[in-house]
Amino acid sequence: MVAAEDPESFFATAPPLGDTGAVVARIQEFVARNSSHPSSEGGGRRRIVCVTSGGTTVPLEQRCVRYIDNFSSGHRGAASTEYFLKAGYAVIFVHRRGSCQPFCRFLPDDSFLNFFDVTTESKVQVVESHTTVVKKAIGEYSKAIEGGSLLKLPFTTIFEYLQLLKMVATCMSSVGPHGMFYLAAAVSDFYVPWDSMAKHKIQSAGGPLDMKLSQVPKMLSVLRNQWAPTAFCISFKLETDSDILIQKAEMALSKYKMNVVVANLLATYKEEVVIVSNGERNTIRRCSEDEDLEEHIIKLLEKSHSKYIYSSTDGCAKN
Ligand code: PAZ
Repeated sequence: MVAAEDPESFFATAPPLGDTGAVVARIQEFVARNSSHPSSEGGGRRRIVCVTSGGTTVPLEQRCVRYIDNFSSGHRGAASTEYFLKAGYAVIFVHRRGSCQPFCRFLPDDSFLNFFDVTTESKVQVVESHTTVVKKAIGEYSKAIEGGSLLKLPFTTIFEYLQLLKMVATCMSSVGPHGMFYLAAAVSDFYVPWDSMAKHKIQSAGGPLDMKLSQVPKMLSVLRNQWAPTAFCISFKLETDSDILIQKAEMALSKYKMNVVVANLLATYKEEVVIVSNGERNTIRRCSEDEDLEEHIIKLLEKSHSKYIYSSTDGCAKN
């Protein structure tokens, strides 16, 4: 294996997150508090899910002017987080900075300033036309925050994302089968290792840019084998060619020992997904644009997670 493609070298050379100690302390506190909390759905303890959402960037320069990005908006992760919270899960939402956020999906796409009116010299209020949606969003969001069941951790680069995932997974290892990983983020497959990256802005005077990208280490293996061996793990597989989608999803299922792989195509991912698990394929389609596909996905996964907890604890522990 090339050094850059080895997980240990990746972490050893990645620029460390600025506030690692504080982030770890927040995750540990969140996990300890929620895992000792009885489930709001009755019976058993509260489950915790790490939802990853949005796309990672690949910087091309250490003092980054340019980067490679991808299309992911974070809508799937944000919507899924809402449904997990509704189902009684505590959620660690690892998301791309500036991507779609839970409970904000239905806010109008207006400029922030179009939301408000100045009524008197000292008062600003939400414009009449937006009041209902804003009130709903604030109500639902406040409930999750005040109930202590939502922790939001932002990333931008592939370096930040994988360091956060490692921290969350390590902190969640004590939760065992009650923990779930729902990996909807679109994670770069290729990157420029930090120690071989140009320090300053790449100059055009040198002619065309010839750049070799290394493969990002296969962290799903590490997640399953080292960080979270007993958690319920769901990864996503996005393809553009329908002929290879299911085969690739099945490969991820067995190679990385995932419990479920959610397969989707770029052309139809908002309308349908195929839930691939051992020996089973379940196609889920939404019937109308008013419906959230994620509501159906989470319902199905919650059931599979219950079965998993039951089988992991020999049916002794309540789920
Ligand atoms: O973030 P979004 O709602 O725009 O898109 C969701 C998605 C297509 C990124 C997700 O469903 C997915 O497939 N994630 C994994 C992508 C991958 O194979 O890397």
